[in-house]
Amino acid sequence: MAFDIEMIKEVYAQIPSRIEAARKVVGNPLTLTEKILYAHLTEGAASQVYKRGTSYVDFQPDRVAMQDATAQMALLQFMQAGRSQVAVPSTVHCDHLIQAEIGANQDLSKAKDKNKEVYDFLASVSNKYAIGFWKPGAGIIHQVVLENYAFPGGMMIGTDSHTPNAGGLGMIAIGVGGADACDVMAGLPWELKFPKLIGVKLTGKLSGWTSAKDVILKVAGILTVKGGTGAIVEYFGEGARSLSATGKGTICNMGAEIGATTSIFGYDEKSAAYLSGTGRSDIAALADGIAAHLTGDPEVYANPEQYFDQVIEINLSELEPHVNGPFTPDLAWPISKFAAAVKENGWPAKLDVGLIGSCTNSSYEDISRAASLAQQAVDKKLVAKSEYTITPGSEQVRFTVARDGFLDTFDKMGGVVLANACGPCIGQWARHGAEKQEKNSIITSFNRNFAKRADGNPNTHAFVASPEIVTALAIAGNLTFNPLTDTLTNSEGNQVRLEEPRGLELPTKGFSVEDAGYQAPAEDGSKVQVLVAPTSDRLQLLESFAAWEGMDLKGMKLLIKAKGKCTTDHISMAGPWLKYRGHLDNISNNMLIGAVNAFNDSTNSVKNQLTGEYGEVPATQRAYKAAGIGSIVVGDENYGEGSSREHAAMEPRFLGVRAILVKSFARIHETNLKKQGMLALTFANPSDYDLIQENDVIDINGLTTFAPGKSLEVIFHHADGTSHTVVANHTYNEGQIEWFKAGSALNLIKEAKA
Ligand code: MIC
Ligand code: SF4
Repeated sequence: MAFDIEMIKEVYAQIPSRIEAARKVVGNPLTLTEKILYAHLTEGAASQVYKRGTSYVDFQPDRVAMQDATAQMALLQFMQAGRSQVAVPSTVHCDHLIQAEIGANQDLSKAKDKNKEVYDFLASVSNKYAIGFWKPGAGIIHQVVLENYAFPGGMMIGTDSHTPNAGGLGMIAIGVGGADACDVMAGLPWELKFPKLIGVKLTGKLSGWTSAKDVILKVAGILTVKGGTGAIVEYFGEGARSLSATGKGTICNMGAEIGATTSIFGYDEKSAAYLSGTGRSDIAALADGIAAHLTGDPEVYANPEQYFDQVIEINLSELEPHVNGPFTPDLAWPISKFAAAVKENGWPAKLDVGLIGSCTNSSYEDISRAASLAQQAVDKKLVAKSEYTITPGSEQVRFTVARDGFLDTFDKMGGVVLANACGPCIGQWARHGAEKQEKNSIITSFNRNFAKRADGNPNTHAFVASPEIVTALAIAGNLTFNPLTDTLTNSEGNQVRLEEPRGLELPTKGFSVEDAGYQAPAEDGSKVQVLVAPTSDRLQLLESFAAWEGMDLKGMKLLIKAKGKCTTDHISMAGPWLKYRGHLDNISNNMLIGAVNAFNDSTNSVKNQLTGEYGEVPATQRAYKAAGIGSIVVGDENYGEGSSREHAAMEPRFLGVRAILVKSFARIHETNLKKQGMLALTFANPSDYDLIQENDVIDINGLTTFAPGKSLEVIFHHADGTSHTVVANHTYNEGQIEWFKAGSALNLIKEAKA
């Protein structure tokens, strides 16, 4: 069962009538996003008009996908929900725990050994609850989903922020925390604030060095890491139709970096070609039958300003290749301006490593285009100056590009093929010498480049670009090289130029694979045992969080006032900590260790108000917990940006932090906090952030009358006897207030079952 055609037939049977029903209440015409969203309302939610950006709505997604680093927590929660099997088709993908060191085969076998306990756990839970299991080596979740499960007009949630990748095939695919996945697998509706809509009109056609990646690099520069928050980005226009399905996937994938709820393209000939190319012509035929429902209405695309909250237009014919970075994915540089930026900012011009692949950019098209440059390097006697690695997105892609000779070409250029896994993209990279913390530059075709992410070195300047640009710059070994205009000196001392990359959207001989790495679950899983050793340091069964005590919260300490960017990588670092993703107590030892303390500009050093000494954040919080004292965390804008990992919410909850008060939140993180029974609050007046002092003792009032739309009051008692009262806003609706009262959303599911 590579995909569930029966389920898709059911969805397609309902789409036309549901969209027609939506037209009656919402009116005409409709965007594609509205069509798919309205087609997935729960019965109770149907036939109403929802206000964008305000109304919470209940949806019924068609699928759930989980990757190993987040699936552990999602499934530990699901095991408590009291269900015998999942209510919607679901899959687990083992991709995040494989460390890149030597090369694909060695690294994979080492990972299987090191992570055996976790893989066995995930395999047996999957087997028991009817979840499809993709073994380590099968590939990265989003690429495997695109190849096997994504379908136009469908709705999926996934426990990973790059789940929107499937938007390239016309699916509404949204990244969530494990608790949300747990609800949907338990057969409950999934709640989302009805998004705002951003329309991106693409005109013209890509050519030469420019590729789909450059569209999202450009969009990230326009919208910034916050600009897509609360919105779905819908791409349309002749330019959109000219892009390959996997190119569209790249754009939707990296839409996570602008905070968008998801991104989507309509169904078109390229989608049909990709479905057929990946062995799913039956789905293409079904989609053709309802094609008008799988794209926005023509009136919308003719006058987008009237129907979208914001419209951006990009002419693909004029778009330059871009390089974004360092340290943030929205610092966008057209290649013609990049060399000057490198010099002006004093970034290391020498390029140490170029890395291609990842869930963002590892399609057949990407690899074939990058290989065309590698081949030129060989033919033109250019010796690649930087190290160069390739992470294929799936075994199917790897097998096919190996068959077609591309991996040999990379080999000739000195490239190293890594396992089909996340690897360096998530800090699973045993990079030689990184511990020396030297200033250096790398460039990747990935999506994120926050400090320390790839190799743990805060001085690694990571840039993001297309695989083509990464390859060209790796050949040159220098960031100031512009392949569109510059020449390189080859081993014979001649000046040579790299010609434009060339590739194929789909393999002419079709895809092939020997063992894709899929394991189907048992027909009847009731007898399957799931074992978690009580002595394990990697897995730990969950205990319920305590319910709210029914009173306002008084006398809490300030744990940290975080300054500037505080992504989920700062709150719950990945890399070496990934091994504890199934053990809440152990992983809590990384809580906020990357956040910068506003009072001393240091990381992992906060004042313990009980002793007056400075200590590590987790240890300080454990001291408050042991003393029975609650605490709060204060933060800046877009707090919790980045990943879907709910550990960033569960760790503070577990260690006794009661509230997170910030200038603004990233969507997934805010929901994760709510689900775990935390208070996620925002400053009504953002400049109140400046009032908070290091030795503050804090009260939160208004909880006994906690209600939607009603602010809470947070009082900061300063050491000098004065105090400040801060108005704290929140976005809790009634149901979410019940999660807070019960101690977590899961506690409510358990109660309902008992
Ligand atoms: C990431 O790219 O940051 C990750 C690792 O894929 C995360 C998920 C995780 O933290 O496990 C994501 O993006 O959601
Ligand atoms: Fe894996 Fe990187 Fe993609 Fe996240 S962004 S799923 S870590 S390849």
